[in-house]
Amino acid sequence: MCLYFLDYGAGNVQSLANSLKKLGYDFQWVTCPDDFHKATSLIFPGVGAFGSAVDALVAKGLLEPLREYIASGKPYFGICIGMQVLFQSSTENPEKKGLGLIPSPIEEFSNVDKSVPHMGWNACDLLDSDKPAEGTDRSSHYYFVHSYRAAYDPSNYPEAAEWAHAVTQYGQEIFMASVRKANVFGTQFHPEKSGDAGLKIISAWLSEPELQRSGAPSTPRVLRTPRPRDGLTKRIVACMDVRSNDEGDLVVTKGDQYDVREKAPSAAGAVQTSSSGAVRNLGKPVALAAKYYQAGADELCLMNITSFRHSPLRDQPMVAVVRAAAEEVFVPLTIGGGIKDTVEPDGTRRSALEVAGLYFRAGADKVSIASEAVYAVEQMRRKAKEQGLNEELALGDGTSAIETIARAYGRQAVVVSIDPRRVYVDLDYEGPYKEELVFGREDGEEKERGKAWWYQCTVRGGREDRPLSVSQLARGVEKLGAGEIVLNSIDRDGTGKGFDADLVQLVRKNVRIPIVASSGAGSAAHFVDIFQKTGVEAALAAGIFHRGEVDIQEVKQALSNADLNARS
Ligand code: 1PR
Repeated sequence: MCLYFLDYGAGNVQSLANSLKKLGYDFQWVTCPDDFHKATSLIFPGVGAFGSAVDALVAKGLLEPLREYIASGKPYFGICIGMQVLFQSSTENPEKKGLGLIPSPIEEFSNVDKSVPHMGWNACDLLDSDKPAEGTDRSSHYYFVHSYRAAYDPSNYPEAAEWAHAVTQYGQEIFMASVRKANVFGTQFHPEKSGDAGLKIISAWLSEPELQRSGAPSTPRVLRTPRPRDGLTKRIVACMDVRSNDEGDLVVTKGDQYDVREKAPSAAGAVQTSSSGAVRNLGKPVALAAKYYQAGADELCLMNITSFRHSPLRDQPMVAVVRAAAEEVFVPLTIGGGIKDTVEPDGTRRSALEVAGLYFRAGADKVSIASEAVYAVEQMRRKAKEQGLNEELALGDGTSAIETIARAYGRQAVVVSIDPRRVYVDLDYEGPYKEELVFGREDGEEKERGKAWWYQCTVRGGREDRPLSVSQLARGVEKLGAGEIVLNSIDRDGTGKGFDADLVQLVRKNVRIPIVASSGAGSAAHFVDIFQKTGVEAALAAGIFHRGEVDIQEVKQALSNADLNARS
């Protein structure tokens, strides 16, 4: 088989390349129209926006050769945008036309009853009752990340519905999770990010007999009526804070309220409250990432908490870590820390987009932005104020890291990590954050009783407070185009006291994008608690996993016992 891989230049497609490598397949990249003639099998793993993908294909002279390739009857496998491009059009960019093979439009999800993007692991209901399922099975979950979908709508689009191979439900909407006809196969979900279940699909497609993949006439399909249900699972995310220790080794560390050094004994032997000991070393990042993948983590985060100012970007140790981790891990991988405009040691300027691009090419699926997100929202609000406008109506000017990266790679690839700290005030507080106050309860911690607090944003890993509240930041980054929020809590980080449900509820009220609750997990029950109280989509922990106190499967079991959907 001469397997080709279509990359139009804007996609973070390294994950699929790693999957093919893992399955033992060699492939070549399509770099010019002629390559379509050489290919006997083609995979197109598009990510990002529909319009940019179509534009890039046109600009590189690849759109018409792609159409001809598909018409020739040779096997085609499109993933996400690679599937969407088969349709007529997308409301994401109405002026752009797709290949029009499937006669229906791609439309945006409604966010009235749910978070958008649809991000996470959902189930598929297969429609073919007599054909092989191409590795897809009803009991597995697959990783989706998209804001636009092709509705499964046999009444209005009967011809398009004939393409449906599997459907998925999100909220009240039923959409095509995969399509199949003759030589064409496409999945809306990402098999390359769907763990073993996804690798099985890629492997099944690659090992199908040539005749079957090229759509040789077969008996007509017998379609069953779909019976999907919203099977979106709650995601469990394992986070690794990575930095160099005093010996210069890159280690996974973990702080208490962001302090990652051991508490050093004082001369008298008593434990000091301020720390000056060694950086805590909880293991090697790539080995831990592989361990958490095997243990069933739904997503992994690598946070670069050392700035490595002295090495050129391409030699940054974290890039090598991401590259090596991505070869072992087939669930989504987020990298954070230092995603900003940067000046190299030789004076070369690199934009945040270039920095992100480097990590995407190394195999990251999302980048996480913290400090720069705060500065961007502050600037957006300041400009509005200067123009005499309401700060809440402020809009971005297209130049922030969030905007530039979301435009190129899609909003699903941009996570904002928030590091808020509680600011306690008296109950009769009349300051600017009055509307956002949370009031202490009698059954709360002692310091909360008779007090109220608001949540202040910080930058530089909690080292600097900023005049911005967590609600202002959350609304601002959603407007700028972030696809997800990781919501840390400096007060709870490393304490094991449980997630800060007040904080999570507050942010949930302010945005519709998915939220990952973070900081403070001390037991499996804490995950159940935060999902039940707030309905957030995901929860993240670090310390309890690194120290082996709680196993990821134990958390999943606790979720199932509480009737919360979890991926086994
Ligand atoms: O500002 O864009 O360069 O990003 C820096 C990133 O590094 C931010 O996302 C910030 O949260 C993170 N960071 C900076 N300093 C520290 C530190 O610990 N000294 N890590 C740090 C913060 C917090 C969580 C942690 C959860 C769960 N880590 O990621 O994993 O609190 O912990 P737990 O389960 O043990 O309670 P930029």
